[in-house]
This record gives sequence, structure tokens and C-alpha cells, in this order.
Amino acid sequence: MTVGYAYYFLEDAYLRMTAQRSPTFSRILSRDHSIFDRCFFEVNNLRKAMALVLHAGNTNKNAFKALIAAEYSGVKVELVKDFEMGVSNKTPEFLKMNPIGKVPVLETPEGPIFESNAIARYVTRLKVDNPLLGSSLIEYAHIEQWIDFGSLEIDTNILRWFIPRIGYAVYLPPAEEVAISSLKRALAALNVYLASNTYLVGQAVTLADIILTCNLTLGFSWIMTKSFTSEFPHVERYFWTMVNIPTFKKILGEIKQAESVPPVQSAKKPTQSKSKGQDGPNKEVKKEAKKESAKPKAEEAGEEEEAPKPKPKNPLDLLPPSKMILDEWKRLYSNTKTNFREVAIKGFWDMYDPKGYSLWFCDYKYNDENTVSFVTLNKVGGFLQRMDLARKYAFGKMLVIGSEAPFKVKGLWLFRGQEVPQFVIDECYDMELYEWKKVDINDEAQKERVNQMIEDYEPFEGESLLDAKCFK
Ligand SMILES: N[C@@H](CCC(=O)N[C@@H](CS)C(=O)NCC(=O)O)C(=O)O
Repeated sequence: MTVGYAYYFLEDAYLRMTAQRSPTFSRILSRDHSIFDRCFFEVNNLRKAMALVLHAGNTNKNAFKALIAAEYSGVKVELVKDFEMGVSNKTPEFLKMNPIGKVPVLETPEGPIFESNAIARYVTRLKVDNPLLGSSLIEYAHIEQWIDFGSLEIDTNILRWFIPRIGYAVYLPPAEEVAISSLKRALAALNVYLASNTYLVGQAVTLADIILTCNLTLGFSWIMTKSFTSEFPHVERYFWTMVNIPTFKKILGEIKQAESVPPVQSAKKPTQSKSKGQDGPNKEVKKEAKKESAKPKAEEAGEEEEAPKPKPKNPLDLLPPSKMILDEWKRLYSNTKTNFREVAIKGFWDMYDPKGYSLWFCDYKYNDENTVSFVTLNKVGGFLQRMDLARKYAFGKMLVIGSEAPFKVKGLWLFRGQEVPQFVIDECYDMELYEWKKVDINDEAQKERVNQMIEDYEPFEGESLLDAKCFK
């Protein structure tokens, strides 16, 4: 008897028995419970013995959920061979399995399943009493709670931030601001929870950890830089612990944290896509590249039909070398705790290379609008977040000035080169909200203003500081 035939035979017997659970049948069952149980176990064993086919590319973090769950559960799940994003998932056969044409889809002897969380749950339930699913009613509920949280609060906001940046949805700065602040809100809550918990539920990995970690993988790999995640140290600790568990690592490969937030690209026109406009603008785009090696690696951004182009060099990298090492200054700034003027400020001017760098004052043009303190602080925080793309080339201080509204926002920036870098002006819409004035370092008054801004001197121009934020 083939495995498939045995499967259907047992499945059929099992379903009949379940369907006929009349009181009389129940009595028979309770007398001979073992037949029912054995049948159930055999069905499940056969389910596990047969490799289930998962349709997705080998870099899809949604597919990783089921693959990791399968590893933990002793279930065989295999990625379909030669999957081509935008082609394989648009065939009539595929659309029969998932009418929306998205991946992943799991083929099972009982029929296809789409939606990655449902797939991961199915795979996990193939193991009877699987500890990944918890062991009490409240644990089941908490696992579901964190699965929804990971999808709706974390994944959704990461995607709302990431997708427009890589050109697969319209980029709207205020929408990005909302996505980032919603993501931060979720991460802050998660951070509090993880301060006293190693895992999301109980004392071991559950399906909730698998799903949340896979969702975070996209964020950490593509958009959540160290400067972004360092606000959430317990989330960082959790994430790096999870992805280094051998069972996770086997599927995820080595994860490298994003070094910068992807610069905004112009929205892709539908005609550029091979799938000729079938894809909605909001689709999730991870590169579903052909397997280059047997080992899956973290997602790659972009669409698979686009050959990776060599990254154009930033013009600032082509400037003559400077004796000033920006990171050395940033380290000095961060490490100086006392005698700031004598150590950090003096050190700054000793290092400063006016040929390789320039200093700029910026002054917010619409200070009258700064009537609510936390809104003003968030605005400045958002600006610094968006400046992430300039981290290699800039240092900045932003002061929020005044003890009552309207607050003034003024800043000092150190940029590589002699101009405010063009790519920053192009990519960071906040730049035009400020007046920019180059510092004349031969003017002692301007130099002193630089010093005061670097050291958060108070009172600054006669007023107290509501906050001083540093970009480093
Ligand atoms: N909620 C779905 C999301 C599926 C999804 O967005 N899949 C993307 C790739 S990760 C896709 O297939 N996009 C192709 C398209 O939009 O046509 C899940 O968790 O499975």
C-alpha cells in the first residue's frame, strides 16, 4: 500500500469515526478507545512522514515560520523547486490553491493552505501535544495573542515603513511617521514584557516566538538599524537569542542587521513588473531569488526580476580623504562624561578638518507651530530617524528650546564635504523645513555657538532647553 493510499484509508476511517460520534458510538469508543487513538496517531504519523510542499522562494520570512515550526515538530516540509516570484504564483494552478496569488502556500494531502500563520499552525499541530502550542488554556490564548501582536503590530508597521521606501508603494512622509511611531509603540511594549521574560509564553520556545522572530527578521535585516533598535535593548537581546538558536539558524541563516534605512526610491511603475500589473501596489516584496546555495539566507529586498545593480558609490566617498575620522569624534562625544568643554569640545576642534567637513546651523522655519511639547519632540525625533541614511557622513545636535510653547528648534550639523549633502536634501524631506547657514569658523561668536550646541549649554541664547537630541 502506498503511503498516500494508506493515508487516505486511515483518514477516511478516522473521519467516519468522528462524524459518527453518537452516544452509542461514544460508548463503543470509550470501551475501545485505543482503536480511535491509534487511527488518529497513524493518520498523523503518515501526515508527518509525507513531505509537505511549501510554495515560496527560499528567502521568504513568511515561509520560514512553517519551516522552523516543522524542524521543531519533526514534520517534513520542502520548498517547491524552482519557485519564481511573479511567475510561479500567477499560474492558474497556483491561483486555484490561493486565489490572491500570494506566497506561501502549503500543499497538503487534505488540500492547500494559504496565510503563513495558518500554515505554521497546521504544521505545528501535526505533532500531537506539541509543546510549541502551549499546555494550558491560558497558554494557548497567550500564544495566539503574541502571534496576532507579531503580525498586526510589528509586521504591519515594519512593512508600512519598508515597502514605500523600496518603491513598491507610494512614499508619503506623514504615513511613514505614523508607521514608525506605531512600530516604536509596539516595540516599547514588547521591550517592557521581555525585560522579565525570556520567551513570549512560558519557559520555552513556542509558535509565538517563531512567528514574531520571523517578522522581526525582515525589520532587523532591512530597515531597523542599530540606532533604531538600541532603544529596545530587551527586544534586541530576545531577537539575537532567537535567531542564534540552532533550529532557527538552520532555516534563517546568518542575520546581519541593516546598516542604514533604505533611501526612498521612486515608486515602481506597474509596467516594469513581469507580472504585468497583476500585483497590487502594496504587495510584500522580498526577493524570492533562485536558490544560490542549499542554505536559505535572510530576505533580500527588491523584486526578483530585477538583477541586483551594483550600488552606486556615494559622491561623498569619492572626496579626498580627510584626517578627521567621524567615528573617533562620535566616540569621544559619547565617552566624555566630565569636563566636557576641556575634553570633548577641545578634542573636536583638534580633530576638525575644515577641508573635509563643514558645520551648519539649522533653524526650524515654522517655530510658531511648535505649540505642543511632545509633538515638537516627536517631530525632531522623526527627523533624526530619517537622517539615518547619513550616519556615515554626519553628526548633529538638535535643541528644542524654551520652557513654554511655542518651542524653538535649532540645530548644528557636521557634514562630510563643503555642502549639505545633496542625497540628504533629496531623501530627507525635513531638510527643507529648516533654514541652513554654514558656520564661519573664523567668527569666534559662531564657534562659541557651536560649542554650546554640542555641549547642551543652558541657558541657550537666554532660554532653557526642553531637550537636546544627538545624531551620531
Ligand atoms: N498575510 C500573508 C502575506 C503574504 C504576502 O504578502 N506574500 C508576498 C510575499 S512575502 C507575495 O506573495 N507577494 C506577491 C504578490 O503580492 O503578488 C501571509 O502571511 O502569508
